[in-house]
Amino acid sequence: MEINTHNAEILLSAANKSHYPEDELPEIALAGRSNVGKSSFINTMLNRKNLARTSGKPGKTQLLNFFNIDDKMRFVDVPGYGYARVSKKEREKWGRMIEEYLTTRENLRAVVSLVDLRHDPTADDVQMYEFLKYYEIPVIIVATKADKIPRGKWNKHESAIKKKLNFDPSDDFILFSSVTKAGMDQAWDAILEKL
Ligand SMILES: Nc1nc2c(ncn2[C@@H]2O[C@H](COP(=O)(O)OP(=O)(O)OP(=O)(O)O)[C@@H](O)[C@H]2O)c(=O)[nH]1
Ligand SMILES: [Mg+2]
Repeated sequence: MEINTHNAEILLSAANKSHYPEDELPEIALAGRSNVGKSSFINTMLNRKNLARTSGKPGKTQLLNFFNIDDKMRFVDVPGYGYARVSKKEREKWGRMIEEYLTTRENLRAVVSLVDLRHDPTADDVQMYEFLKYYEIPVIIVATKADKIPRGKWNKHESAIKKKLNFDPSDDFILFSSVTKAGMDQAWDAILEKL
């Protein structure tokens, strides 16, 4: 598929099903811990500075944000998990919103699940991966902030992450940096293959 990735815009924000776009365009959702770099990933992939709003403050993204890419596909920016300073009630609301989207959305082709290359995956990261495998949702693991680790140590960090996740070798695993754009072409290849 030919996609002009520069032709991108925010389409809408949704809290539940009744607000999702009603068409058949394929969607790729971004999941990951708060502050891991989901919105930055979208901006980098689309060559935009701040289309998906990023921030040093975790919890910036609160709703499902749908981005239209050239009227051919969408990215769906999902609020991050594991942000400590939210109430139990808010966490439950978050859980229902994500679960509804991930388990019922027919447009969903794959989830890009972001983890931080610097650290072992958190319990929430492992749970998200297990959830996606359980529902047989295709997953692309993107290990981000690779610019913060010297190249000579990438392999070691990659192995540690794969081990902790109980990574299925048939899934994609991509080392990525929004600062250097490392992994961007590979990420596009993996995404286009899922559409
Ligand atoms: N060095 C480095 N910093 C990054 C990278 N990706 C994101 N960041 C920084 O990490 C912080 C959080 O990035 P966001 O993209 O807002 O993270 P998010 O996952 O969308 O966060 P929430 O919306 O809160 O869930 C920002 O300060 C980014 O500049 C990366 O690849 N390298
Ligand atoms: Mg965000």
